[in-house]
Amino acid sequence: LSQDDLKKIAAYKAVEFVESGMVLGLGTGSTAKHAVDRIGELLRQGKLNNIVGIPTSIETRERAISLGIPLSDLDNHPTLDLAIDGADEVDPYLNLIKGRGGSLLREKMVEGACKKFVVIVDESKLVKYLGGSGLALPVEVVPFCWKFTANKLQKLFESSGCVAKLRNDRKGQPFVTDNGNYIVDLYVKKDIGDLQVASDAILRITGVIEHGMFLDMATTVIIAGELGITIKNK
Ligand code: DER
Repeated sequence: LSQDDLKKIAAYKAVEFVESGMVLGLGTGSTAKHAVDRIGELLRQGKLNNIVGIPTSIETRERAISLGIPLSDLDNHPTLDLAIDGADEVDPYLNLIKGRGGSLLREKMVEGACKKFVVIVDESKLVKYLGGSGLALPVEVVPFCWKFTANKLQKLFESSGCVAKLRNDRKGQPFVTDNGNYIVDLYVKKDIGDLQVASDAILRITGVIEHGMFLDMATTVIIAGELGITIKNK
């Protein structure tokens, strides 16, 4: 099975939690895409109806529109029934790193408004501790004096060998989020310690909008692996 096959298996399993009449948070990324596609298919087949989708990115909004999924927003639906989204890393306590697709702010707003947040991953996303995959912890920052903010972030985790890098797009220009902000990626060499302490410290830096650690937010994680599906509940 390819990694994308596993993503699709996890996504389809998550959509089994969807009931007609639900208000759904629609995630962003290559795994969530399969869930959005599946919801569109079940709506078309009449197996699901009366669904309202709240997209977590412009990309997902456009995909949902093309699939005929009715959409709304948090202003009109401040509480959602269920969100389905991928993750970049999942630790043993179901804490997540998200945001390598750059949608972390809208994802965290939408997924923070849900009664249930179902995370869908292939087994490669499982880590012993956040930051453990050697991939980045994304932080959304205002473009104004981003270097000033990046240096403060780097200093915060210097004991973990942190390097802060501005995320660029394919053209080598600063990546700009759906909200018009920049992303600074934090690369750490070892465990950053207490995650809540780290989260609070990051958010205290003026110029930081939000970060990609989703702590104590997932209610269920569906993991698709070569040997089958594992479902972990909070
Ligand atoms: O960027 C994001 O937050 C995505 O949801 C990411 O966490 C998972 O993306 P993937 O499903 O393409 O690996």
